Amino acid sequence: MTATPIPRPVRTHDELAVLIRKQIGNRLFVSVSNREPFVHSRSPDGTVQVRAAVGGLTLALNSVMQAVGGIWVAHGDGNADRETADARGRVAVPPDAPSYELQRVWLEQVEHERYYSGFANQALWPLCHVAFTKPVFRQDHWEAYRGVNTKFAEAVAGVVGDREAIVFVQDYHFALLPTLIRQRCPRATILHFWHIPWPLPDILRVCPWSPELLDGLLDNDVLGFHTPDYAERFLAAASARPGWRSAGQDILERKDSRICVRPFPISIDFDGISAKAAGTDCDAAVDRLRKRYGLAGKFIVLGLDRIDYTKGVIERLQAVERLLELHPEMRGRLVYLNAGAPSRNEIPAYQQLHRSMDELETRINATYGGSYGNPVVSIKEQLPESDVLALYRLADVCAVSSLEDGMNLVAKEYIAARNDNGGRLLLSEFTGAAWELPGAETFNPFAIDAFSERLLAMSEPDSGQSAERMRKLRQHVREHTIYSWIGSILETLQPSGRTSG
Ligand code: GDG
Repeated sequence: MTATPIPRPVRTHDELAVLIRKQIGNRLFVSVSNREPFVHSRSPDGTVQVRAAVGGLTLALNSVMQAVGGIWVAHGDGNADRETADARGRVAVPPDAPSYELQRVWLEQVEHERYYSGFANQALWPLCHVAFTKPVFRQDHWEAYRGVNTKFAEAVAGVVGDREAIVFVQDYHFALLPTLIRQRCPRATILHFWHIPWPLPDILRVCPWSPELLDGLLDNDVLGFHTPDYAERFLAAASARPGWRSAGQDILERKDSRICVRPFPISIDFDGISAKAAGTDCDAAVDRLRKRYGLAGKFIVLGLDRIDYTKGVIERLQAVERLLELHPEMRGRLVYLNAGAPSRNEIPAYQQLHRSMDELETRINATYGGSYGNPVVSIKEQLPESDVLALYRLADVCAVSSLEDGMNLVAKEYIAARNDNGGRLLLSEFTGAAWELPGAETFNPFAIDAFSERLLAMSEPDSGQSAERMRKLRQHVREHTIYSWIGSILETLQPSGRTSG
């Protein structure tokens, strides 16, 4: 145990490092996720390149791994991953200063399609989000999901064996993994975070394998969700499984097993994002984007997400169309920046979404465009981080219109990027962020007319209320970071490796 006092809550990278030393000690720390933190690929010129995955979660987990020197188990999907790993599939990372190992798991293409695009993203994803997209339940997808979970369990067992270890599992790709690890690694403490909502009971029932999903997840020591609602829904469904009973607000017990199910709202690296948004790269991107899209003097509404039917991308376009229809004075004044990173393009529901977006966008621009330019500007590509931050700085309104969303990090990134206390966040009430962020301006994205009226109202300056609101939002996100998130999950561990539920 260290004598250094741990600040509560942990807020920064350095404070997390202190907590990690106390909570993990000498035990082996194993991270499990579908995506790997470093991907090797061969370029057309024949050289091998390594690319670090982007995103706050990978960054924060990477810093935990660097501090404890553990092993990260993930799917190796780079086309030079095999040749850069050893015979066991391991490679030391980060490449420039190796401090931990990446254990790659090899999946056949058909296996990956059925487990990832199939069960994870066509069954579990729509099942867990109220977006009225029907889940697809196929026996071959389910079997591949079970098979891949078993492969990952074997990979974890290969690195852990019967050692005392802490295994931290990410997401809905691995609902069956806890049981499979438990059977192979008797001294592992398993922590699992579910990054998407947990469905209401009547919806969960439509999944033919919901008992198996519940039983798999019940073998965790700690299971985290973004909000109390999701945790409570899980506890209600799980406490009905044979042998389990409630033993406190967030604890379930059965014979020798005990699980703690709690909300741990995820967040971002506030200081890092805020500093980058104030940097010269971002200044240059602001100027470039303003010129390229003719944004000077316009009222700019931003929608930025992975292109996904849960994010309310169609509803956002419909609200913009309604606004331009009912308020001619907004034509030529409003620019809606529709920035979306394509994802899951192999799935029919996503292909249909792209077609619907294109159709709507073409209609809006044909009807309401003019010599002053088009009202909808679409940027459908994975942008560099400096451009994402520049768009946040340029946007008068950031509209987060998710039909349901576990947390939504775009909302928090927008807040962190607004060092000027400017801009307004219009936040769907069906996001974890709406539950967490104090005083945020929330709305119902299903109500298109009211949505467009909210946008209209936000086009008028106010007398300082929005800057004051933004200041408070910034205060909250500054205090509750991605490091606090990991810290609070690790704080459930007792020094022995048992959890402190
Ligand atoms: C899941 C849950 C939960 C978007 N476009 C670009 C780009 N992005 C980045 C954003 C943000 C991230 O993608 C999206 O994060 P979200 O949280 O909004 O959404 P999901 O991907 O659905 O994540 C969600 C999250 O897990 C964490 O637990 O909050 O509820 O659904 O960071 O900035 N990044 C770049 N270019 C783009 O064009 N570089």
